[in-house]
Amino acid sequence: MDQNAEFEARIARGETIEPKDWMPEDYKKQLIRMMSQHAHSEIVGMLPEGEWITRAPSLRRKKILLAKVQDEAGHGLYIYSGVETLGADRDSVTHDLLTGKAKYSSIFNYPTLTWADIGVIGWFVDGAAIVNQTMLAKCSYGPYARAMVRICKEENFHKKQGYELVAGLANGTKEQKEMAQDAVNRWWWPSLMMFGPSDKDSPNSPQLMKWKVKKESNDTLRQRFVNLTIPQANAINLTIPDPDLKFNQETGNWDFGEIDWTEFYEVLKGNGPCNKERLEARNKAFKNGEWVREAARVYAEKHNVQ
Ligand code: BYC
Repeated sequence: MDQNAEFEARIARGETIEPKDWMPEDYKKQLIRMMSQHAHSEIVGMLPEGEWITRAPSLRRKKILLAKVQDEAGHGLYIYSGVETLGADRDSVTHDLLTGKAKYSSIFNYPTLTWADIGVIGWFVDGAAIVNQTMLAKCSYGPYARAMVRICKEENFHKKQGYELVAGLANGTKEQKEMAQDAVNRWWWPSLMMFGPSDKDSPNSPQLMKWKVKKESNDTLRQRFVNLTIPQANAINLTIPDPDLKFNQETGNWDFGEIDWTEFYEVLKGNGPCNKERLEARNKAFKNGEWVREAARVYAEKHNVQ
């Protein structure tokens, strides 16, 4: 059996592919693309929430937010290490983010305007990430799958703190409830876009699903997220901003309205509300970290460590 047929047979048997195993170049390429985009998302994802650390309304909330943003950094570093197991060079992966060549999740190009946004990000954005990543925890590439198991555990805390925060506001004063509803209105549709284009317009899905990197499609996961989230919104008397939302007795799903795909593709092209700001912030951080990289390089040279 040639290497390719053996690889396909292993995938069909549900085996996990490990870094030293033979794999087709395209499998490697797809994983580097997807995992590096994921790692970039974790790192850029620190920015919208990080802006609120100094403005958190209590010490408890500040500690929770600080820990969450720090967790996202850990996720990014963890996944970057996974990318390196595929032979990708970390410097060039970073370079692709800083120059705008590599993508990161569209969701992080929206601004965090009020404190309620912090709660809604935990609830919706981490909630969507959990739905997506629970599937990826069973993906065919071992290091990515194992990273997802650990990351999902932390994302669960993130989601719970977000929902708790929003529930508190929703049960608070009139102004607090309005602030929570406004955040839900602004983050709902961008959160649905996190799952990517609809299946018919998703060029990477067929190959990724064949290789069991993705085990479920963009639309399937999006629907699961909608089904999970509507009862949560109802429980705290917040309204999801979609007049077409309707429970379908036949399918057991919540039917929902059409996503504004023009907006999605504009954000991907770099024209979202905060794309420019996010890239500038990452470039500034990279420049400010120059002395740390230099110190590490000199230390490694002196002590002969790699
Ligand atoms: N945003 O063929 P498709 C987090 C791109 S962070 C931007 O369906 P695929 C968190 C896609 O890359 C969670 N780009 O692609 C962190 C492709 O472009 P290229 C981030 C998107 O790969 C901090 C093109 O559109 N999670 O949880 O089959 C604080 C066509 O799409 C998006 C991950 O990254 C998007 N939303 O499926 C809080 C999970 N959607 O590369 C929370 C890992 C699509 O061909 N990634 N594109 O030029 C995935 O599961 C998949 O890559 C996607 C897309 C479902 C995102």
